Amino acid sequence: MTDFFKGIEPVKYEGPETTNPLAYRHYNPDEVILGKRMEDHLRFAVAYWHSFAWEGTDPFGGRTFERPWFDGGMDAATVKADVAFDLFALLGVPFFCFHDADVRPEGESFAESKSRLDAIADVFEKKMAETGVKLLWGTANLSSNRRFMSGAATNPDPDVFAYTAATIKANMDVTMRLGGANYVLWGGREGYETLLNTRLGQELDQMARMLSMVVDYKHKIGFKGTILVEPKPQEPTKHQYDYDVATVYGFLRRYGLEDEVKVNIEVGHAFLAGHTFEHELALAAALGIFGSIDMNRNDYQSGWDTDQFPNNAQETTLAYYHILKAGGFGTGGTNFDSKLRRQSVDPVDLLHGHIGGMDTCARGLKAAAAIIEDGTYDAFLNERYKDWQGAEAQAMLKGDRSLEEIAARVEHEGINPPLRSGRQEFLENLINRFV
Ligand code: 3MF
Ligand code: MG
Repeated sequence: MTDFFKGIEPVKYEGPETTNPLAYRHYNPDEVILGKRMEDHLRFAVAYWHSFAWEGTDPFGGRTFERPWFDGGMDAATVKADVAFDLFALLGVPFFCFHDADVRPEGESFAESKSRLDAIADVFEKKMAETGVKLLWGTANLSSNRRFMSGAATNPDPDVFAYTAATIKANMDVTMRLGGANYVLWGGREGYETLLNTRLGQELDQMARMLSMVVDYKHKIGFKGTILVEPKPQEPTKHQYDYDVATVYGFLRRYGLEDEVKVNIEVGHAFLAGHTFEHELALAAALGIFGSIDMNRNDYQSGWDTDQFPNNAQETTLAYYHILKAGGFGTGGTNFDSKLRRQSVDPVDLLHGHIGGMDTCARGLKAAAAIIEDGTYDAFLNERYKDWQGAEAQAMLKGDRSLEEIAARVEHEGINPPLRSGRQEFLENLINRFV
């Protein structure tokens, strides 16, 4: 252990009654929920990016955090890795994730950046073997460096496309070497600031070509993880092509990638797209592309992608309900792509943020499991749709009836459907009983 978190003991489960702010009240890794350990359901990951690379800036002010690795070279990057693994151990999380830019300083050339990434991967390899912490996903930061200002795969300059391909390959190689469970692509600059300077169709073809090469390379190297795309409608660009789950699915279908790629859904990105998080989860599950989650919410008033830790158990309950109904995480997990607020300058604030977020998720998981075990809610849904099991209804659904045949039956039988209550208030009260 370094002395960055000096005086802080490993966080333990003490139960809902504890008043210890550095203990878990709900996250109890070994507790069995619906036949599975809580740790294996939730698959928590700490994100390197916001916990160790984020400096506490905002659009009107610079760095507020003091960290011994800021402004340093490779030695500082190693200190950063030491402290990161200290936090993973204190929290007892099974996973972490990172972008290349989070873990190593950018080099003077592509080759130097790549060799620095490989060198930090050596450090990670050793630490992962020592601690048992695993990699949930790796990814390339294709948005921060100014070379990507007009897009990465969607750049009008083919040399930027090539640089992007090389960067992704380097990150996939490292992710593969570290046994990553997934590889993520978030197209922060894959979009436009103004349609006036943009050939939309051309850029979509470029993005699809890159994703197809990523899928081919995954198979070539025998990477067993899942390729995940992270939808977001805008910010940093005015419009991003991976707008939401529905848009990503349409894109994947168009380019024949729907069986190869799944989605990493983030709470705040769903909000930005005008959806609830559970809408995005339910849709991804229905389309067969649910992969993983970034459990960070936005501020309800400001409208910005503030990436705050989750703290509303009702929201996490509905989220984990849909995740459990989708069969749980496969290779995915619950990543905190969450940031401290910029006034939270102390190392202990990193503990408070993650402990609160993990407890809110654990509480949501327990409530979601209780809803499923109780059965009233699922029985309501079954009842609501049960008439679709009838022979005539099935014939309509399967395409065995034409529009004219159905029209003739409605007229002949004098069909005049009675109104049925949607019972929204009853359902809201029912869910609240478990939260
Ligand atoms: C941006 C994000 C990103 C992605 C990350 C991995 C900084 O809004 O959420 O985090 O999660 O790039 O895909
Ligand atoms: Mg994210």
